[in-house]
Amino acid sequence: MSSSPTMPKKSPPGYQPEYAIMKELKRSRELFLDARRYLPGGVDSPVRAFKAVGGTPPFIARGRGSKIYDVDGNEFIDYVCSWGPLILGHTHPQVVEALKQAVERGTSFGAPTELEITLARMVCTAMPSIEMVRFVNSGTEATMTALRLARAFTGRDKIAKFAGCYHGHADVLLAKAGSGVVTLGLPDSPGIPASYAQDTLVVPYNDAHAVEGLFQRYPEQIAAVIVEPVAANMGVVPPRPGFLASLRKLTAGSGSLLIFDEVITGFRIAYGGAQAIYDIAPDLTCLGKVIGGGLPVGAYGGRREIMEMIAPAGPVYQAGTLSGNPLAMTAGIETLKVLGQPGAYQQLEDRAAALEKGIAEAVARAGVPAQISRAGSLLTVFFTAGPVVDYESAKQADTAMFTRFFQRLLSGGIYWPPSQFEAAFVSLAHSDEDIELTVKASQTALGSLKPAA
Ligand code: KE4
Repeated sequence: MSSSPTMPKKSPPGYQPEYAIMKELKRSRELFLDARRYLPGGVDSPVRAFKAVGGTPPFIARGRGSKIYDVDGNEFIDYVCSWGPLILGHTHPQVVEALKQAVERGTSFGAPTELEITLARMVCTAMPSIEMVRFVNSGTEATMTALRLARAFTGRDKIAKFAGCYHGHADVLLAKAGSGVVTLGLPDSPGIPASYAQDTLVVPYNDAHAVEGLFQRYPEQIAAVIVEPVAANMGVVPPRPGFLASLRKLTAGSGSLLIFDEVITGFRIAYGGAQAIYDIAPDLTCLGKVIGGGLPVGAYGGRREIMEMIAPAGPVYQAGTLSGNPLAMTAGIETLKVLGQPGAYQQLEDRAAALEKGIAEAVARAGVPAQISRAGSLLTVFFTAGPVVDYESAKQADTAMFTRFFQRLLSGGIYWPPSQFEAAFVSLAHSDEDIELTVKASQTALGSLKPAA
C-alpha cells in the first residue's frame, strides 16, 4: 500500500529555521491514518495528500487572513489559499458577515434568486466577451459543459488542448499527448475509453505551429481549442507573445471556438482576467475559484448565440442541484466587490513582485539552478535553469530539490503548494511582513540545498 514517508520528526541536521519551528505533526499523523480508512488516500483531492513531496499533510483547523493553523498548533503563511479562491485571504470580514446573514435566510432553494443575477452581471461587466453565463459547482463542470456546448454549436467532435494544461477531471479532458506526431489523445486515467480520448488532440503549449498543423490535419473537425491563457497547472507558464492571438486567428478562421479556461486566472491576474491583459475575446470562458470566494462554484459563459443553446433556452442539457447556490453567490459577490476597489490589483502585484524579487535574490545567492515564473499574484519556483515554456521543459525541473525546498519552507512556517507543478497564490491578506518572512525562509531553505549530484 502506498503511504507517504513519515514526516521527519525533526528538521534535517544543520537546518535551523530562523524563526517558527514546526511542532511535531502528531495529531495530523493520527488524523491522516484515520482519514485513509474512509477516504481514498485520506483526502478529497489528490494534491492534498502531499504524495509529491512526502510527509504527513498538516490537517488544518482554521484560517485567518494570510495564515492557516493546523491541529498541532502550527501556524503557516498560506500560499495555497485553497488553490486560488481565497484571493482576499481567509475569513475576510466582509465575506464572513455577508455569509452569516445569507445562512439565516436559507442555504439553498433550488429556485431562482436575485443573487445569481447580481453575480452574473458582475461577471459579464468584468469580461465583455461573456454576454451570458451559467453557474455550476466546479471548474470541472464548467469546462466539461463548455466543450459539450462547443460540440453542439459547431456540430464537430474533436477538441484540442495543450499538454500540461489541466481543465478538471472530465473524461473528455483527461487525455495526454499521443506518441509522436499522431497527437491523438490517449486516456490519462484508467476508466476512460480510448474512443473518448481519441477525439481529444493534445499539442505542446506555446506552439502555435502545432495548432496550425491540427487544423490542416483535421479540417472542419475541431469544435474548440481550450487553453489556460496563462498556464498554471504545470507551474506558471505565461503565453509567448502572439500565442493567444494565433489561437484566436486559427479558431476564427476555421469555424472552431476558442475557450479560455480562466478558472485560475479569472479575477486573479486582473479583474477582467487574462482576456483583459492580452486583449483577446474568446468565444467561451470558464471560471471558478475566485468567483465563489471559497465556496463551491464554477461558471461558463460567452457569446449569446452560443449560450442560448443551453437548456432550457436551447437543446444542450446541463443542470445542477446546487448551481447558483445563494451562499456561493454571496461569497462571490462580496469577493468581487473587494477586488473591484481601487488599488486591489496593484497591492497584489506589489506583494507578489516583492516575493519574486526576494526569492530570485536568494536563488542567486545560493547558486541553486532555479528560476521564478510569475503572472500577477501567481508564481512558481522552478528548479531548473533552462527556459520553461511548455510541459516538456517544465518536467526538466528537479523535483527532488523542489521537495527539499518545500519541506524546509514548511518547517519554517511557510505553506507552499506541495508540488513543483502548481502555482503559489498571493492574497490581499499577505502583508509586507509575511513577504519578508517568506523571503527569509526561502533564503534559509535555498541555502541548505545543494544541486543534486
Ligand atoms: P475544479 O473542478 O477543481 O473546481 O476546477 C478544475 C480546474 C479547471 N481549470 C483549471 C485551470 C484548474 O486549475 C482547475 C483546478 N485547479 C486545481 C489546482 N491546480 C485544483 C486543486 C485540486 O485539484 O485539488
